[in-house]
Amino acid sequence: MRYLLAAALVCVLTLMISASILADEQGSPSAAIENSLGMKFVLVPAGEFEMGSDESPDVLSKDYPQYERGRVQELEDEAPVHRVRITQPFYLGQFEVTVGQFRKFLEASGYILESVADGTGGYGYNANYDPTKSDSGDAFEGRDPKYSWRNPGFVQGDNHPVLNVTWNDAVALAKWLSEKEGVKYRLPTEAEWEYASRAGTHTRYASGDNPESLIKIANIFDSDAKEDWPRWTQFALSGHDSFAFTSPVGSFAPNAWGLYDMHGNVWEWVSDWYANDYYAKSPVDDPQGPADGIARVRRGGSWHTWSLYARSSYRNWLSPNSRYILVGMRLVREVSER
Ligand SMILES: [Ca+2]
Ligand SMILES: [Ca+2]
Repeated sequence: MRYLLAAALVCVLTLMISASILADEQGSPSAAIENSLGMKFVLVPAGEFEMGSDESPDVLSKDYPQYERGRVQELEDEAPVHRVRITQPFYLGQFEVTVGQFRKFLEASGYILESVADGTGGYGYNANYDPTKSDSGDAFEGRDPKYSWRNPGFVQGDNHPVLNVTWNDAVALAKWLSEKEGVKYRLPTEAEWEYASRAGTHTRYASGDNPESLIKIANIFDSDAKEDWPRWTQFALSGHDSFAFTSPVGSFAPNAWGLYDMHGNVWEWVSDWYANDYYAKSPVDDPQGPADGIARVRRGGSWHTWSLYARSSYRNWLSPNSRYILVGMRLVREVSER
């Protein structure tokens, strides 16, 4: 009997070890590397994907019935769907840049944030706002010097994503890190961002086509957030993700490539200028966006974003000196062996 038990144990252990080797051989997310600010990066492979979306307003209206028709008709900038080839592997931040990492950057570099340099401050959440009297229907106010990356009007720990940072601030962080570490850091291109968000999927979200599936993988405008914005109740996911504001990065399941919070938590700046007709003329290989423009693209949606606008293909933009309570970043670290 004792022999049989031992044999069974050996069998189980062998199966477990085989399974773990198999998982590695089948391309489980590669081990993260960590930089001098404690940012973790995972290797995103070179490859090809279909970028954008050409879902018709009729299809979107059916699946997003609470949205006015105009909202599903104004998504033409996601079309045409076009083939994109990412020719080089790159490291992408596994998480959004955090408050703690950004503080270390400011302390070590002496960098003056754009919102401080221009004296106008950031945006914030006013907990005392009255939904029945607010014209805008939300509790955001700014610019105001009392709001900043340190104070968005709600509590954030060091492991929450930094916000109220401009595109120029994000580029300054990447430049400083590049000089400090001798490895090139930068914002992802819009194509790299969507490629990484999809992680091999062709659906609206890495979790599938159903907006409600987001609840498992993203901090989004959900039933926990809607209490503070009764005007937008119809756009909240019916489930609870447990966070009415930002969540600690990595609080939800990662996508197939080991990346967290590509959908939701904070919008992420990417390097491209925005043009609504860019996809019709985009090159196949490593598109970099238009040569010039007036606004930079942001991707992925945030803790306050409705599900239609958190799809992998959704594009939005802001001027490069905008700082907002919903917008942060994640960085690319280039593979040095080129
Ligand atoms: Ca939420
Ligand atoms: Ca995000």
